[in-house]
Amino acid sequence: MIDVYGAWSSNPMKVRLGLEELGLPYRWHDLDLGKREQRTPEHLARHPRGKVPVLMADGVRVFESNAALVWLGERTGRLWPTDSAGRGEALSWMFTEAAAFQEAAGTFFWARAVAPRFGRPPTPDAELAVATKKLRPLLDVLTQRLEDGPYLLGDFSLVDCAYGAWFPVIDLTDHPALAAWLERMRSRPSWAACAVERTYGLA
Ligand SMILES: N[C@@H](CCC(=O)N[C@@H](CS)C(=O)NCC(=O)O)C(=O)O
Repeated sequence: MIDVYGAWSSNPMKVRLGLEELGLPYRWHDLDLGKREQRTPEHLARHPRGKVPVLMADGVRVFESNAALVWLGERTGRLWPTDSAGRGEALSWMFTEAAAFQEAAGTFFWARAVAPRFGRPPTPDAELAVATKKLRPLLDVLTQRLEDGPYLLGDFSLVDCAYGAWFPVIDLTDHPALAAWLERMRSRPSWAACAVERTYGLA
């Protein structure tokens, strides 16, 4: 059995989408981030930085959302390339998400989902402008990925879960191919099972 320690937000959502796509049974443990449940000694024993998500399975602990997705892909051999070139490509996009995309997209997640939920002040326009500038080239390269097929690696994969969880808060007016990809993501049963927009408080 797989246990996931998560919350309502984007990084845990990636893992939830992945588990739904793989059809694996799992137990979801919701931590209340507002009550700092992620910083209890019990959770710090699971995640050294006191964050979510953490995946636990058969005595194995995996923290960092993309590490959890890669681990699931390698363990199941599904929705994840098994050839060397394919794995290289998939890992590259997973690391790009963690190293660059997550930070810029996180500003929009904060502005459009976290701040309204907790009655926090609106994000200053200047901060949104900086995030927009950082995000645009990443949206451009993701658009190029879609030239080879309907999903980021051509066929659907766990890489789509890593990126997809952010897109409900991203303005795609200038990126119609990504808007169409998001609609494909929304039409998948995993998206409905996770009630992504409702979970984020956007619908
Ligand atoms: N790079 C990490 C980011 C984890 C992260 O920042 N998670 C947020 C929720 S989306 C969190 O735990 N926030 C609470 C906190 O930082 O105290 C990942 O991909 O898992």
